[in-house]
Amino acid sequence: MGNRQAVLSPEKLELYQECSFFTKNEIIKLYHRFRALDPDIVPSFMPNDCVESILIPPNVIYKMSELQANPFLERVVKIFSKDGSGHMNFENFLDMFNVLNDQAPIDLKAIYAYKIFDSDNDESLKTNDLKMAIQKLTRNQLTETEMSTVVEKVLEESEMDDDCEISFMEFEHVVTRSPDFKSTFHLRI
Ligand SMILES: [Ca+2]
Ligand SMILES: [Ca+2]
Repeated sequence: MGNRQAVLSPEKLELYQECSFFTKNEIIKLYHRFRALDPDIVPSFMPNDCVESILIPPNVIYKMSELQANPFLERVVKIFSKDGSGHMNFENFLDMFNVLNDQAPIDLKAIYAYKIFDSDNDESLKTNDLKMAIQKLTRNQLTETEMSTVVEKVLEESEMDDDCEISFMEFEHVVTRSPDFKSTFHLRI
């Protein structure tokens, strides 16, 4: 590693490498990206006992160029933040990039995509969640009637047991067969 200054302890770096799809260099790069969000809050070297408590507020994360175009920006940040508030520590940040990374398997992406679409957090996708998702995807361009047609269509295509809600299994079945899913649910580092 030459004389480059460490940003994380060797144990943490090792651990993050084991628990993610990233190399140590990529993790260091992500740490620099995290620190750049607010160098006054994030130290140049992260002591082990501060990793969980040093938080970046959601409004700062929303401004990241990698995330800005994402219609589900707020949901994404909330889902990956530890307490659901949108405040992120470095581990949350790393997790977010890890799941959205190209190397992450599609079934892992599907788990998080389901949570992101489940806007009322009841672990089921019903009409209200689908409406919210479609509104975001279409940037509120649809009329009420068009919206209902799209919701019906989505249910029709995903539903297997006709209970008017999309279970995780039904969701996974659809998205893992969709050629667009993996490419739209990603974030480059
Ligand atoms: Ca729901
Ligand atoms: Ca169902």
